Amino acid sequence: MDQIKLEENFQAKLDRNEMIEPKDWMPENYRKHLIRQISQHAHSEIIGMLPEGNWITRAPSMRRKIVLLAKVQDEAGHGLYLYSAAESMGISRDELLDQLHTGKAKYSSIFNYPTLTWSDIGAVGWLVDGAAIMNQVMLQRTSYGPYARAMVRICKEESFHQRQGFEIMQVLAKGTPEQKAMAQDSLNRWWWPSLMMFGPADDNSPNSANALKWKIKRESNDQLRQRFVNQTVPQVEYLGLTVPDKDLKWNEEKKGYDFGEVNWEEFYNVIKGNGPCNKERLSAKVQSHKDGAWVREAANAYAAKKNKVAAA
Ligand code: BYC
Repeated sequence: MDQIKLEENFQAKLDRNEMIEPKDWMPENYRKHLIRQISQHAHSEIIGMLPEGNWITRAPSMRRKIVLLAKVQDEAGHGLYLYSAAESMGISRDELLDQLHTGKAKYSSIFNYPTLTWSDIGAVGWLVDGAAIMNQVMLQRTSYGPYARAMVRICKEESFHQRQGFEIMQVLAKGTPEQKAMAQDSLNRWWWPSLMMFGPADDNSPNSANALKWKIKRESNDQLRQRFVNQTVPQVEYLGLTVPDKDLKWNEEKKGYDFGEVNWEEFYNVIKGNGPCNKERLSAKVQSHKDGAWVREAANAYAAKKNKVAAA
């Protein structure tokens, strides 16, 4: 079949809302686009373990410690499903990790901010996982089968993460004046970076046109950001806290909130590697990869021995 026919068939399949599977023909740019997005997503899950892992030893009770430990383990699992989905497009895990470790691949901007207090763990679960779910619900219907299927399971777990974060905030916001102030401080620091998670504004998003045409994304960055604000503001009110945005206002006509301008200069600075924790996060990840070399070697040696026995 010639190239034009192949591309027409591919687009017709997408238009019928059929999934693309690993062995199906796909344009090279679709493959590249997805490897970029899925691997960035996988890296975000893995790097996302660092700011939360920072609080496992300091969680305020045994129950909180167990829940946080389980959450961080879930993030590792999400990273693994996503690396597997990316590998199904013909790239190796080693290449993907190398791109992360050398700073060629991005991961979510949000994980370059520090978790300074216990209530930051509440804010991360509530706002960061909340923003992640808002984006990921549509990805359950993304056009690439292995990515869509990974997202179904990830979304279930992220919903639990969001609830546990909200519950931490609820306890603090209804607690002593000091606890409430701590919760407000976390909201002040995490609100705007959470809005940045959805990516640049639509008129400044170079990847969106192809992503929408190929049904990788089904909604735009701005649509999802707006929905997140609409959903989260009532939760802030329920907690008795204040959104750190003087321009936030209900707009009856659009049945949603108007809100202030995201600080895009800060966003681009963070994704270029100059956020508060970029260097710390990357060097922790590179170090843990080096420290884990013996585990990979042992696993490979074990697998090789098992294969030899099976072949004999
Ligand atoms: N951070 O053309 P655009 C999680 C980059 S949550 C860093 O709009 P696209 C977790 C973008 O990559 C987070 N970089 O891109 C939660 C592009 O640069 P390149 C993970 C960003 O792809 C709790 C450039 O800016 N979720 O895992 O159409 C605990 C222009 O952007 C960001 C996902 O990754 C950002 N926030 O839209 C633990 C969801 N935003 O690549 C873990 C899947 C934009 O051309 N990803 N950039 O050099 C997506 O849905 C989309 O990739 C995005 C961006 C919405 C993020």
